[in-house]
Amino acid sequence: MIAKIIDGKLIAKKVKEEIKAEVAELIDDNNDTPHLVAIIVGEDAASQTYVASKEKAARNVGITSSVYRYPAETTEEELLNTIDFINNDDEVNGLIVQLPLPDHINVNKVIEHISPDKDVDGFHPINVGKMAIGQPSFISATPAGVMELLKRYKVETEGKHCVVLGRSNIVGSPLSILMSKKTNPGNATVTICHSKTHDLPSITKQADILICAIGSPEFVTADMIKKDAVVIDVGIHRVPADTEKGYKIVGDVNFDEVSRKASFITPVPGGVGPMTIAMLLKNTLLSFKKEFNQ
Ligand code: L34
Repeated sequence: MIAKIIDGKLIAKKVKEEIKAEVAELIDDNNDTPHLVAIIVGEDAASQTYVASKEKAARNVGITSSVYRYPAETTEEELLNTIDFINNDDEVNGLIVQLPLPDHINVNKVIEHISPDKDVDGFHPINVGKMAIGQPSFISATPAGVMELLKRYKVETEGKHCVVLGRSNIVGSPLSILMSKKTNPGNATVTICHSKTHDLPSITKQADILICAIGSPEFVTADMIKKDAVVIDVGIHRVPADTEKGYKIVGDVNFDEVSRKASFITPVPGGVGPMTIAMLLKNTLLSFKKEFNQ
């Protein structure tokens, strides 16, 4: 048996079509469009690709998009000043600062500087806190994308054992919270594993749903999963390969092996990545509609 592919590219396309239709209606009604601003500092190649994809996707659904590009030497103060300026611009509904940032910039300080009302990445402590206690808020795009995939593929999560590999602020931690909530998808029994976990395979093998966000290429192998598990691969790595670009993209999961044992699996590329972009646009639309204003 080969696993059914959870097609993130296809679902992202559908989500974007839904957003596009709603934005078109808003334009008819008020002659006004949502506006997303992305800030990128430095030359990280993957970040450049992701931000370019976000800009293009925004434009395709009718969301105005601006990108502020700064050199790696930009000071923290300069960045904070730019954020102030955008926070105060009533024409802007969504503001993201693409991560990672150069080492001399304090990422927490930057995130806390973004107005929670424009924080369409859902990284601000106010939004993370609201998410944690189940209040309406911006949910980070990658976790929101995973939840949306589980929902649209009607993966049963209630009462299931969901094992989350990784405890990052951006992916592992929020997903462990979301999967444990009294929601659908959700209502799962959740275990979080991390670098200090003893005998990791003994735990991953118990997972009905395994969410992999550890940041290690092709780490999860077939012997680590239960037969017919649902495997969600949030990892994204560029590894050297004999291709035109000199690299190929793989996830945290050894797809060839694991797809022969799982019941559902997300591919990389074409799984969670495209959903991150679609859910960012969704959050920008929600911000425009002032769904979560303080
Ligand atoms: N502030 N920083 C902020 N917000 C985010 O939501 C992100 N993230 C992560 C990195 N830093 C961030 C993203 O945008 C990861 N991420 C992201 C976005 C898009 C894709 C992957 C990660 C994506 O489009 N992936 C494609 C392949 C892209 C390629 O060719 O490299 C895919 O099919 O998986």
